[in-house]
Formats: sequence, C-alpha cells, structure tokens
Amino acid sequence: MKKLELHWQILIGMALGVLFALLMVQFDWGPKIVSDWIKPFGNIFINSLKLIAVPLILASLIKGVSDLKDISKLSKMGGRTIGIYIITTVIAVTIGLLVVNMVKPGSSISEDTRNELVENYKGDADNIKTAADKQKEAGPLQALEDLVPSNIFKAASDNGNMLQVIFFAIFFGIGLILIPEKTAEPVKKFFDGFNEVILKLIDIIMLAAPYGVFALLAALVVESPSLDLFQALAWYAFCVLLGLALMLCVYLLIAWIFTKTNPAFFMKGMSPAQLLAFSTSSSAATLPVTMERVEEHLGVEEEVTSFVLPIGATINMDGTSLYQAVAAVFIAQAFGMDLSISAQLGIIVTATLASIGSAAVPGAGMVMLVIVLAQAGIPEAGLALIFAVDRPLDMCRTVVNVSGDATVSMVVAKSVGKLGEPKVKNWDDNYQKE
Ligand code: DAS
Repeated sequence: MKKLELHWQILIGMALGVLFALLMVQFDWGPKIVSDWIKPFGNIFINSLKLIAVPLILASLIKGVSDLKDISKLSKMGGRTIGIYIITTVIAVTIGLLVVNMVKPGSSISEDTRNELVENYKGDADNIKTAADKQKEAGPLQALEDLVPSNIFKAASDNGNMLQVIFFAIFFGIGLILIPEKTAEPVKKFFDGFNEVILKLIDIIMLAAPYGVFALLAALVVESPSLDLFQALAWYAFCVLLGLALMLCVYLLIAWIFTKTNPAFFMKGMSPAQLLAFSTSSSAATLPVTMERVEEHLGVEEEVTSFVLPIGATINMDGTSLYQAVAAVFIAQAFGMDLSISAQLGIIVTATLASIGSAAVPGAGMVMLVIVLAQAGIPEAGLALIFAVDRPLDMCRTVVNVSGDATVSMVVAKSVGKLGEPKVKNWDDNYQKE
C-alpha cells in the first residue's frame, strides 16, 4: 500500500489516541497504564522537539542572515523586504492577540480541571509564581536588557533565553557578511551543512509524530477526562483558524491596495502552492512551487522572487506568529494566569522573533513556541495541551506563511518596478502549455 503521507498518519495517530484512551478509562487500572507506559513516549517526543530548538535557531537564522550576501543588498530591497515582513508579522500577532483575548478559549476550563492540570504539571506551577514575581519587579527596559546574553552557552542551555540565542544568531550572521568572502566561505558552508542536518533531524523526529501524538492524546484524555478541556481546545482551534482567515484577507487587501491585484486572481495564481503548503506543512518544501507561481502567475520578476521568497520562507512566518500568540495566551488562560498588557506586548516581540527563528518545516512553529512561553513565564507543560490539535493547525498556518511571502514579494516588486504581466494568464494556459 502506498505509504500514507505524514499528516494523514498524524491525524490517524490522533484519532487512535483518543479511542484508546476512551477505552482505557472504562477500566479502573486503565488510566495508570496510560500514565505509566504511554505518556512517557509523548514526553520524549515533546522533549526531542524542545531539544532541537536551539540548534534550529542557530542554523536557520545564521543561514538566513548570511544568505543576504553583502550588507549593501540589505539596503534597497533587503531593508524593504525585512521591514515589510516584520510589519505583516506584527499585524498577524496583533490579530491573534485580539481574537484570543475576545474569545477567551482557555477560560472555559473549569477550576478543578485547571487545578488538575497544574497538579499534573506541578513542576511548572512554581514557574508561574516565580515568573509572575519576576515580571512585577522588572524595569521598563528589562526585555531589551535580557536580549543580549552574557554567555551564549548559558543562554543556549535554558529555553527561557531563546531570544538571546536569536540575538546571537543574527549578530553572528551579520559578522559573517562583514568578513572577507574567502574567509566566510567555509563558515557559510558549515552552517549550510549544519542547517541541512538539523532539518533532517526534524524529519526524523516528525516520523515519530504519529506515535508521539497517540501517546500525548491518550495521556491528555486519560489525565483530564473533563469534556470542557476538549471544548476549550475546540475554541482554541477556532481562534487560530479565525485569526489565519483574517490574516489571509489582510494579504488580499494589501495586494489589492499596493499592486492593484484582484483577490480572485491572487488566489487562483497561488492555490497550487497553498494546497502544497497545506499537505506538506512545510514552507521549505513548497518554496519551489511558490517561486514558480509568483513568477509565472503573479508577474513578479525572478530577480525579486529569488531574493524575497527564500528569505521569506526562512524568516517570514506570519501564520506561525499568529498561532504562537493565540497558543501562548490560551495556555496562560488554561493555567489561570492573567497576562498583563506589558506581558502581551512582550508576546508581540517574542512571537515575531520566534516566527523569524522558526524553520520552514512541519512542527517548527510549535518548537519555537517554547520561546514565547518561557519568555512570558507560561508553563511549557501547556504544550501537551495544544499538541493534540497542532498538526491540522500547522497545515493551515503554513498556507498563510507562503501566502504572506507571495504578497510581500509582489509589494516589493511593485516598489522596485519589477512587477509585470504574468507569463501565464491563468491556470488552464499553464496545463495546456505543458
Ligand atoms: N510548518 C511551518 C512552515 O513550514 C510553520 C509552523 O510550523 O508553524 O511554515
């Protein structure tokens, strides 16, 4: 039988996890079996994702920044591209925060379920208290001060200082651009190779995803049998999907206002790339198709697509940043934390940076969510809560990621006079041509 694509395997793993747990709770010895013999595999899977976070940031960001080649390129097109990418990402995070604060999906979890969750992850309960205290005594520039690590190995060892790793990676990438090309070449080659290894490791880790999800879901159902948890997860997923849909409308509006592109034309041009993004959950895998569609069907010249889209696939993940903002606030709500406005503004910064550091592979957004949670003092244990629905949301947020890259490439092309008539008028021509 043809090997099932990974996301179908995952969805089946989810379903079997729920069914298995519902069977287990029928027996009084069932929950203990799941907690003692199944749940550990779920934790191993999540830990392996967290393990890969630091090398992932170093590899994808140093490669992304050093791919900018010389600093002068950073000026005209580079600066504009990065600037628009950051603007769309901040818009995405803000939409995510507005939706999750209006719908409040986490607050529908009852008090005793919440305490049960905190009890199950009591190690993190202390984090909530210390993090809250830390936030209280922090000065106005604490977040900025915390950005610069005094010791990269110490920063890399604690998931709470992921931003410092991001800072170091960008700093290192700029240094790499500034040294003579000859000297930089071997270092760039090393990081290119390092990047390849990390992406391969994520592939390997994601192979375990169906089993990891099975274990996580089984443990989730057994340990928090309350139905209101699933109701909350449904509302959480609704918030993410509503936010992503709104973000897609923002792109269509931006393309229409700045490049006079008809929304139907944009969607028709981009749909094969969006479908591929949905089924692979990977911007990197979709990139070749994104480039072909943006060039051939949306009229952006190769000089712009070859620069803007690879960078976008690496550092511009608006769907991911929106999801990270919603997920962080949902978990905080589920653990009864009231996030202050400054903490939520901090999430805008960390989710923007975390999405920049997210690699363009399945599940990367959840790996980087660790940064947003740690920075805001939200218990990482909440990952086990949302992982159950992460894959379908990953498929959707990847569609938004690639759509955002395409939109920005059109705006940048328009601004440098490189947006022309599409080579292929519409879908049919393309297939007739072939
Ligand atoms: N799947 C990632 C991508 O390729 C996004 C994510 O994991 O959030 O864009």
